[in-house]
Amino acid sequence: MTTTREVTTFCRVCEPMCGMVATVENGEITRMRPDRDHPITKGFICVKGPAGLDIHNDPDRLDVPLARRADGTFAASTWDQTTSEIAAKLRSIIDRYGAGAVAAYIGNPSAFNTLVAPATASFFGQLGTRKIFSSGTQDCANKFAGSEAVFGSNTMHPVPDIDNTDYLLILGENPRVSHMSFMAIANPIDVLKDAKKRGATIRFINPRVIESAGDDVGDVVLIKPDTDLYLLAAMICEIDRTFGFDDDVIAAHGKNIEDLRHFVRRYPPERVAQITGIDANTIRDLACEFAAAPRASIHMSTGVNMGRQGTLAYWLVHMLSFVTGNLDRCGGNVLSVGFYPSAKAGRRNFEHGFFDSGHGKLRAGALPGNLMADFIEDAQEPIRAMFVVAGNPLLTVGGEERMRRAMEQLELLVCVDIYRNATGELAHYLLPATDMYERADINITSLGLQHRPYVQYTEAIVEPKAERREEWWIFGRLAQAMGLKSPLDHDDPEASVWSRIDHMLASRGHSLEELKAKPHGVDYGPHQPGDFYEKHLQTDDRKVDCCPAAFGEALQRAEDIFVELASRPTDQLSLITKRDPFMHNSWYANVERMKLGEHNRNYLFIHPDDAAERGIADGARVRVSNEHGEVEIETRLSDDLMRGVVAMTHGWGNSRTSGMRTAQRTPGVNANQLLPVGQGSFEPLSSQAHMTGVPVRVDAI
Ligand SMILES: Nc1nc2c(c(=O)[nH]1)N[C@H]1C(S)=C(S)[C@@H](COP(=O)(O)OP(=O)(O)OC[C@H]3O[C@@H](n4cnc5c(=O)[nH]c(N)nc54)[C@H](O)[C@@H]3O)O[C@H]1N2
Ligand SMILES: Nc1nc2c(c(=O)[nH]1)N[C@H]1C(S)=C(S)[C@@H](COP(=O)(O)OP(=O)(O)OC[C@H]3O[C@@H](n4cnc5c(=O)[nH]c(N)nc54)[C@H](O)[C@@H]3O)O[C@H]1N2
Ligand code: SF4
Ligand SMILES: [Mo]
Repeated sequence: MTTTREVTTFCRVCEPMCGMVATVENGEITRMRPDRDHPITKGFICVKGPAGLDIHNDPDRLDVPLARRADGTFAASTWDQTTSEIAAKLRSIIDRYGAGAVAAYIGNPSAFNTLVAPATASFFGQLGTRKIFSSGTQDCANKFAGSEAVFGSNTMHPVPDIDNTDYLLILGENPRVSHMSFMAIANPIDVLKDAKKRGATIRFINPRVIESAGDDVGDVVLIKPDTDLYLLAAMICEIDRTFGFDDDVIAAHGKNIEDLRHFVRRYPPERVAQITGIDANTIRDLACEFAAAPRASIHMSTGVNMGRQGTLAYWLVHMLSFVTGNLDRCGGNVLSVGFYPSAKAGRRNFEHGFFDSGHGKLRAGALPGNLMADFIEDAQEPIRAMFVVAGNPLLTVGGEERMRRAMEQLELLVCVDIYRNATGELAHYLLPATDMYERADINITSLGLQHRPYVQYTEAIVEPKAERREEWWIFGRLAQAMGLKSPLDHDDPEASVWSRIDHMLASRGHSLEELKAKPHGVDYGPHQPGDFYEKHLQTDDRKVDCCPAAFGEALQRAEDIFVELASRPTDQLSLITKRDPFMHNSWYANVERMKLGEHNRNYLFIHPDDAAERGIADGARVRVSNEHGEVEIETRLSDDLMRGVVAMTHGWGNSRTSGMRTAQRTPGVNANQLLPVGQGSFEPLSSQAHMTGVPVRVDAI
């Protein structure tokens, strides 16, 4: 007899965390469908949602711990055996070299996996390891730094109040494909369309006419990559000159406003027109539209984060909102308050958040992924043991060959993943993690970033297959083997690992037990702006810092970069990223039905006129090169690109990934071989890697 049940759950691949319903027959998931009764995500999902089931059932999944043999092949092992071997090697490394020889890289999916952060913090904290890298320095480290500098908290990111705004400016984001970041919203395009229908104006600032744009949403103002800072400065400069700032708001809640004025006055519209590629009148119009709208809002995402000055750009995003009186106002940018006071949790004094690393002054917290190879091969204190958790730095950080060489030096590389990915090919041990259907979660990732705040819990839909284990269990087991404190020593390990979350939930009167009984969670209703300055702002003096003193050197660097950009040859090509719906960074590479037809590889997208000038036809193979590396790849002519801009999808390059057979058969090319790494390749204020607007040449082969 078949037993069938349905489990209400949510996807944990990206920030919207779309509601889904699983059908479970005889203990196996047979179907994943959108949850049409979900009060907030309302039945929206993207193609990756249900394809999670392909990943759950993929025969290439890591199902048992694997250990690398002398001949380079991997042999199946047991948890007892592997954890005791890893512990012995780790102990020996720490005995010989100290805890400074141990490091970790924590990848993006760990953010969607509630218990990973506490588990790794406890394990590496007890080991005394302070070298923690994270994928955050590939996508958003500048946002943490920017908000910390301006608002005194790295977890304060006021979101655009799309439902009530009259004007929305979106920089460096492609909602239709990527479903937004630092803004959890299922089906953003429909929400944008509704705003448009209501009469709101939406403008995208982007080097590409993106899939999100259109008459029913909004149009694109094309911008040269890596120049948004100057556009934002020119807009603020122009607003100051014409409409004026909101002096009452500034007097009540701001400081250092004259320093902001001093900076933006260096970049009037006429001066930045050439380097941004936007003529001065258009810049003035943008400024005027923003200032004149009764309620204006703004959002910036990875296209700007990945430039060289993401922290400064984010500062000016906050400033545009603040000086026009749109911060904390209905229809402006508002703090999204969820189940826990996240603003307070991220409180830190920006100026004090730096330390001397031996590789220069760095921001405390996640170390720059772009220095990982340098840290591994450090002359004084090399890294000997590295843990990679839910990440694939070999493909997702710049400079694959440099990273490969460094990783090959390691005495111990342990990867905790659901696949033997490209990085995993170099590992000494591969530890099989559960996937999202095999573990409980709450939607903590989007805390403080939600279009509509709510909290939801999901149980594990099914028991883990084979020997897959949750990360907290894996690190708990390793901790035991090392003689450290472990949640597995508790009478009720589950309860002990969830207790911190229960405690957080209690701050708004909830408990896990309550959420377990409410499969759609708790909806907090629309945003309630109005108490941002009094209740949430975290600076010591409760003022918005309009020009943080610690920016000093960065403001000078802004001028140096301006001069460098202005001196580039007019026919210089620069590389940006083009995400597509069928990849998720480097994962989903092994999902066969997403690699069909022309989706079996990535391409170099190039404007037809740029191609013609170089004698390149559609579909031709070309060499893309610069001082950092070179790749050979097939072209696609694409007139949605701005002249002078070429684009690739990242996350490809699996020709050596034998553990993922579909991925290896459809390997594509690793775009990140063309990105800078090492010193000078990241923003000093934030450690955010420089990944967009990188100069390249393209030659016919
Ligand atoms: N050129 C260029 N490079 C980029 C970007 C870009 O736009 N352009 N984007 C960047 C961005 S936005 C990011 S976030 C980074 C991502 O960088 P990474 O986090 O290093 O890479 P991912 O591809 O997300 O790797 C995720 C790995 O986690 C595994 N995984 C999935 N679910 C789980 C789980 O539940 N547990 C465990 N243990 N493992 C799991 C997957 O199998 C995969 O191997 O890459 C960045 N790299
Ligand atoms: N299908 C799919 N969805 C994803 C992901 C994925 O890999 N695939 N990744 C997920 C992750 S981890 C993240 S962080 C989010 C990211 O979500 P988004 O930030 O929306 O990422 P993208 O879609 O890459 O959009 C970035 C946009 O910036 C533009 N751009 C590039 N350089 C510049 C520049 O210098 N200035 C400006 N103004 N624009 C620029 C690009 O053309 C692109 O349209 O997406 C998530 N969702
Ligand atoms: S948009 Fe993101 S969260 Fe929603 S179904 Fe797609 S991958 Fe999952
Ligand atoms: Mo990301």
